[in-house]
Amino acid sequence: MKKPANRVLLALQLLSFVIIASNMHVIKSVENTRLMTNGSPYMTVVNPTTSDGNFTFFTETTEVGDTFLANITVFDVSGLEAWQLNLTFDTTMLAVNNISAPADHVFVDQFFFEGSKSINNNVGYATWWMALGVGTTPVNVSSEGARLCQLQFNITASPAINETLSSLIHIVVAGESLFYSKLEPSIAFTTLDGQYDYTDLGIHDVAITGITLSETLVPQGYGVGINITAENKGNFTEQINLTLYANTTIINTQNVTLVSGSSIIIPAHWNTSGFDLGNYSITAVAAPVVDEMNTTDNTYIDGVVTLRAPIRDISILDILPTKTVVEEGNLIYITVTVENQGEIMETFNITVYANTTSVNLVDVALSSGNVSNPAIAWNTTGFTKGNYTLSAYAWPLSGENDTADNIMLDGWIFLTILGDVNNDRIVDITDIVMTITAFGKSSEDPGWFEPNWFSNMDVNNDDLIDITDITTVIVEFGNSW
Ligand SMILES: [Ca+2]
Ligand SMILES: [Ca+2]
Ligand SMILES: [Ca+2]
Ligand SMILES: [Ca+2]
Repeated sequence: MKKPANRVLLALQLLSFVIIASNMHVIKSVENTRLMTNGSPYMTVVNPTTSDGNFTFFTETTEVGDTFLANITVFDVSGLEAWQLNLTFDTTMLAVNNISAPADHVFVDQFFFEGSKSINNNVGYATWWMALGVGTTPVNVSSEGARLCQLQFNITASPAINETLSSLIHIVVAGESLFYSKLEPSIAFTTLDGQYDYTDLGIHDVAITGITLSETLVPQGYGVGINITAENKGNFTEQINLTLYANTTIINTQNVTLVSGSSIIIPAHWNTSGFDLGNYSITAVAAPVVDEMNTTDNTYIDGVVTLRAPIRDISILDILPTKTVVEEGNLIYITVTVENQGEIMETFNITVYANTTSVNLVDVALSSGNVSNPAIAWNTTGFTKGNYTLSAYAWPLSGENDTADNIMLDGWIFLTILGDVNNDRIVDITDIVMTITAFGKSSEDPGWFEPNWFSNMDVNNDDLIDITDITTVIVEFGNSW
C-alpha cells in the first residue's frame, strides 16, 4: 500500500491531538461473559476464544511459554478516521510478542497508515496506531464491533500451588499517560480492560497404597487385623473416608485426616463372625475427595483371607469326688475338670455316670483354651449300697474330631452304712480308730482328698473331723450289712 506524503502528515498531526473528553467511564468489571454495549462508542480487550474480557488459565492445561491472543475491538463508533492504542500489563507474568492487524481490521478496506509498533516488556506496555489517508471515507462500526488490532501475549510466570497470578490488560486512557488510547476525530469512548488470571488449583489426590493382613487362614469367627496404607498425593489436607470390603461386603469404615504429602497406616479389624467359610478378597477404597481427578489409585485390592472351620474340641481332664465312701442316701459332689482345647467359645453338656446310670447333667460354657471345674451333685437316694465306678462324658460338639478325650472313667464311690468309713460293710473298731486318727483334719489339709481321703471320716459332712464324727461312728458301732 502506498503512503503519500500528505497522508503521513495527517497521521503525524493525529499524534498531537489533545486529551479527549475527561468524562469517560472506565469499566473495570471483568465478570461479564458477554459484552454489553449501550450504543455509545466502546473499546475493549476481547479474548477471541471466549468473546469476553476474561483470559483465564489453569496450570492443568496451560504452562509458562504458552501464548494467547487478545483482540482490541471497538463498537458503535461513527466517523472513525484514526485510532491509537496504549495497552499495559504486568511484566512479572506477561510479555507481548507481537501486535498485528488481523485480516478484517477496521481499516482493511480503506487506504491507511500505520505507526511503528512499540512493545516494552520491561516497563509493560504496547503501543500502536493507524490512520486513514486523506480523502478516504471515515469508517462506521456497528454494535457488531470491529477489530483494531490483535496482540499475542506470552505467559512468563507460573503461579504457586493454590495461587492465582492476575494482571489487568489495561487500555490506557486520557489522563493516565501522555500516550494514551484514542479514537479520532476526538471520539469519546468507554473501555473494558481484559482480566488475565493464571491459577494453580493444586491437586486433590488421595490413594490407597497398601494392605497388610495379620493372617490369611483364619478360623471363622476370629478377627483379622488389616493395616491399610493411605497416602495424600495432593496439595491439600484431606479427610479420607476409607471403606474396607471382604468381597463385596463392607467390613470396616475409617475416617482420617491426612496432610499433603504424607502417608499413614490405618489399623482396621474384621470380625469374621457370621461370614461363610471360604475365600474373601480384601479391598480398600478411599472415597474421592472434592475435585479429585485421579481416582484409579483410590481402590486397592490385595490379599485373600480364607475362613476355615474353627477346631472344636473339649476334653475331660479329671474326675474327683469329695469322698469315696458315702453314706447311702447322702448327697456328694463330683468335680469334673474340663478343658476347651478348641478355637472358639463352646457351650456343652457333661453327664456324670455311676456305673452306667446317669446321676446328673450340667451345662458348661467355656471359652477357648480355658479350664473349668464344675462340681456336679449326685444324690445317692435310691441307689443300692455297693461300689460305683464314676465317669464323666462331655457330649461331642458338632464337627468335633477328637472325641476320644470326651469321656473319662476315673475313681469309684462306695455306698455303705453310716460309720463304715473303711467300706468293709461293718462299723467296728477299725472305723473308730481311723476316725480318731484323723481327728482335727479339715478340708484345708493335704490328704483330705487323695491319697488319704480323710474326707471319708467326716461322716457328718461338715468339712471337719471332730468329736461329732467320732461319736457318730461309736454310736453306729456294730452295724453291718
Ligand atoms: Ca487418587
Ligand atoms: Ca475332645
Ligand atoms: Ca468298716
Ligand atoms: Ca465332721
